[in-house]
Amino acid sequence: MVAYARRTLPPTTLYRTCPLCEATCGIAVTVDGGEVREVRGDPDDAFSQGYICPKAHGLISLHADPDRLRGPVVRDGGALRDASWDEAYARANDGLAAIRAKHGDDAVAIYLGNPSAHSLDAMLYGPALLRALKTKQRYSASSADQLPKMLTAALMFGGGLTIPVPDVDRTDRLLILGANPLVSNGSLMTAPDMRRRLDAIRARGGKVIVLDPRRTETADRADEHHFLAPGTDALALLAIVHVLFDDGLVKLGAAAPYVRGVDEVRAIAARFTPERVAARCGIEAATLRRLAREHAAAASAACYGRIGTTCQEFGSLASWAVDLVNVLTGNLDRAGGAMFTTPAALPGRHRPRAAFRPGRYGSTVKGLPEMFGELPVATLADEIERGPVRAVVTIAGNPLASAPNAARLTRAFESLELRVAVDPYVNQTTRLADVILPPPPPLARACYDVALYQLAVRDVAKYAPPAVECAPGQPAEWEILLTLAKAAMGMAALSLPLADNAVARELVAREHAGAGLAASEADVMKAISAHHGPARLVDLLVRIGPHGDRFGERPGGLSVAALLDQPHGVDLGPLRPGLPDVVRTPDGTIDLAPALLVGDLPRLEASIDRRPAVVLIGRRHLRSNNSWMHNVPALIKGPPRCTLLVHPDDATRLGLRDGGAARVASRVGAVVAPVEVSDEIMPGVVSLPHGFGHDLPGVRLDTARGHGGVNVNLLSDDEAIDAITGNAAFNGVAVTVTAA
Ligand SMILES: Nc1nc2c(c(=O)[nH]1)N[C@H]1C(S)=C(S)[C@@H](COP(=O)(O)OP(=O)(O)OC[C@H]3O[C@@H](n4cnc5c(=O)[nH]c(N)nc54)[C@H](O)[C@@H]3O)O[C@H]1N2
Ligand SMILES: Nc1nc2c(c(=O)[nH]1)N[C@H]1C(S)=C(S)[C@@H](COP(=O)(O)OP(=O)(O)OC[C@H]3O[C@@H](n4cnc5c(=O)[nH]c(N)nc54)[C@H](O)[C@@H]3O)O[C@H]1N2
Ligand code: SF4
Ligand SMILES: [Mo]
Repeated sequence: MVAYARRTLPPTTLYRTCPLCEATCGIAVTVDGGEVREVRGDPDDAFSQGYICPKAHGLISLHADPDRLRGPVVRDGGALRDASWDEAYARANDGLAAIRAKHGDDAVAIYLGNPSAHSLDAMLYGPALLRALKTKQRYSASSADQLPKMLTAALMFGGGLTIPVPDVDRTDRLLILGANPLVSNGSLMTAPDMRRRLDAIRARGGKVIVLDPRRTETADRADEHHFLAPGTDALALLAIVHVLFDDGLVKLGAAAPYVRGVDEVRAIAARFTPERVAARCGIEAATLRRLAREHAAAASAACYGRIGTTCQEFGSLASWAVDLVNVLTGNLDRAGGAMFTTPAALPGRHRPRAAFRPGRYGSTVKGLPEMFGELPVATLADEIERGPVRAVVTIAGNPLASAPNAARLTRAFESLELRVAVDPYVNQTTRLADVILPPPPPLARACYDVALYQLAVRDVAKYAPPAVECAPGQPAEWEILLTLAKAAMGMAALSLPLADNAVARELVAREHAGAGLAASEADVMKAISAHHGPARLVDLLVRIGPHGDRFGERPGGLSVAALLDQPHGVDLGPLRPGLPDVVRTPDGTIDLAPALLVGDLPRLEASIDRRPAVVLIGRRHLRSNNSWMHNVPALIKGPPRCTLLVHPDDATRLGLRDGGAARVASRVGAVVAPVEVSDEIMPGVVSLPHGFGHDLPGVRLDTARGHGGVNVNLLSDDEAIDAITGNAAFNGVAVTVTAA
């Protein structure tokens, strides 16, 4: 194996980016003799200025974790045993080839999990594997997360990641729905140290308002918090839009020349009076009216929604309504409003304008529409049980913990002919694998946050090579993905460097087209080939971008070489107006009333009279990270975290007591969890965090297994989806709760 990683001499402090969440905090990593000694916040980081959260220290434990796989394992009879890389690759590649030969390309499904969005290797080399497998059965954590927001961004602004970001550092008013950035550290809003940024809004005389069924850590530091019933964001926001029209407060500001559909929205909003939706939302009509007026009156204001607005049955309508408020109060594309980013690296930047066409094909069982080349993970079990799927490849994903109706999906996985995982742990999903190919730990890979910088509240760029070398024999993750990809193309014998050249040439061809460079494709390929692997691809993307050197046209512009001279990253300034160029719809206009969304309004209207008894929502904890950081002792210690939050009135009514146990049952399953009685949760709502339930046969997460907890996705229903996108509706699950 070629040692591509960079050798370091002891003891050295290196500057890297924490890969654990979307905040992209700068870390100073002290490495001594190849060992990671210390991780601190980097006070000189251009973006985070020293801020980190407790999870960053977990990087040391992840690195040293004895449960982390140091080499591949394969299934032998009932058990997993160690194997050489050659044997493991052969098992994976031969197995996949046999299944594709016998049943066709769509017999292999692939699922990309959340960490793949934080890994430069997976971001840049995952697509090669996807293309090589030629399967329509592509899934990712997107459809358990932000797919509705991607859809509305594509329909309105012409790109799935053309998502307006709240300009938190300049806004006078931030209206937050279904997000808890003090704990999650922000999502679809890359912004290290959200506590400081939110406090700063208030310090400069602005306001922070939170609508959430739970009085969250963020709500506790806000000016106002209102309980909002799960699944009613679209209703509340359309009522706010109603008031904007009713009171003559609508203004379009910078977006005015490009916006169409205002009259349609006016007609739609006419039906959603605050008085009509108030009881369902759990907010007084007068409060909704006041929130609308104050939002319109603010010098600048941003409306921001996250998991609570996307992972629910009206995810697309709620995501749309968030941007309606931004556009109709004149806050789109203005400082302090909701703005677009100008990222230094943006794959596909120069692609031609094109209409967004979801549903180019459908899932085979339920006919759910493809979006962005993927099918919703909520239907993966259907496609295994009754559709074409015979094998699943998971990359950086734990769907048997994170996808809805986990028990059914587990049974479906058990029935597969082959399960291949690229993953460092034996967890709920990979314990069933036939082959696990472990990547090196995060500090052994290069970092540049290609995806997250597209959503950052300032334009920033930072590239860093791996902090430590891969262990002998351990391939980099991009090499693992490329090895699988070339085998899937029938070119297993091709050397990795040649396969890597092919990946680079393909990306050069795609990015060069339309970029208007003086340099030819061949010149570009030659220039970037001072590097190889991910660094070469980052060099291309950065140099060809708006801050780049454009291969000599713009002296002093960015390149990987220039970024290596700036180990703390480069601040490229506050968000800047992007209209009209940023909008990539065919005619350059922003359609405020896309037919696909309007068509879902009758379903929303029908929900107004619903009065659910008890519904379940999720929550996150600062020291957790979805399902995979519970094995770090320092992060999991303390009182049990996987508790059922219940309002005191409900506890009395249901006969539950604090510290007792409750049985929670839904259409698809039941779990027993410890009860935590608190008035921080809205009456009629209970909450359980996700990512727990590690104690299963075969799981190799010693620490995590010892901390119990149940898998909340034994309760979430795979039939409960956002009707337009098929995104999982983890929030608002109808449950019955009894004392256990
Ligand atoms: N510490 C930590 N940080 C993380 C993660 C983690 O697991 N732990 N996960 C990362 C990931 S993958 C993501 S996507 C982000 C998510 O980032 P956030 O969305 O900020 O995270 P959550 O804490 O899940 O916040 C969702 C909020 O929605 C509320 N809610 C539930 N249902 C509804 C509803 O119907 N309407 C409204 N208005 N609110 C509702 C919940 O009470 C909760 O407060 O966090 C990332 N960061
Ligand atoms: N009930 C409920 N369910 C939810 C949510 C919720 O709020 N409530 N949130 C949803 C959201 S927002 C998300 S994003 C999903 C997350 O869903 P997933 O992405 O499926 O799950 P994670 O828990 O993030 O698991 C990540 C996996 O990647 C592995 N891993 C970690 N680092 C690397 C790496 O560098 N390379 C590779 N190859 N593997 C790595 C870990 O060992 C683990 O197996 O969960 C969703 N599920
Ligand atoms: S906030 Fe996120 S990126 Fe920053 S240190 Fe914590 S886990 Fe890492
Ligand atoms: Mo997520």
